[in-house]
Amino acid sequence: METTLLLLKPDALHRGLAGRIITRFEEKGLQLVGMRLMRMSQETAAKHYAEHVGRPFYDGLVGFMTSSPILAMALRGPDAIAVARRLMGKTFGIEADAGTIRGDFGCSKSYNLIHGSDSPESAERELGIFFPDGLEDWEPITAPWLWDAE
Ligand code: IDP
Ligand code: MG
Repeated sequence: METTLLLLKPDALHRGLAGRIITRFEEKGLQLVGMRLMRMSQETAAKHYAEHVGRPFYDGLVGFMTSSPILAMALRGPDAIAVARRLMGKTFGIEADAGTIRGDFGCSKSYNLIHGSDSPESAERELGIFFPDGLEDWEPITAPWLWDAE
């Protein structure tokens, strides 16, 4: 089992797409173990996007992400990191496949609705940034059928 960090970006909230995006993860069978509506500080954005410092889009990205609230979520499931990335689709809306979140809901490079951790190391680091007090552990009664769990 893995846990991944997802952020619904400001455009998802402004466009009223949060519910529909969350529904996709629920329908897929990923379990919600953390959720937080918050305004990202400059410091948090700098920490979260440290790997992108110096890239041409960095200032715009941080400005956008701190402009209004985001919805941070922790989702759990087998291979949750890769599963969530596949549901999200490629980074740019114009390139993302139809059927994915970014492919179905946008055409932009910068305003692409959602962030998802890209590796177990990133997930651990990012979950620590957005959920420093830990996550909610609970066992879905559907776990055996959702996840082939015994
Ligand atoms: P990812 O979100 O699919 O993991 P990354 O390469 O990690 O993609 O980039 C982080 C975020 O930076 C993207 O989601 C997007 O919002 C923004 N970004 C990346 N490349 C560009 C670009 O070329 N122009 C504008 N924004 C970009
Ligand atoms: Mg990334």
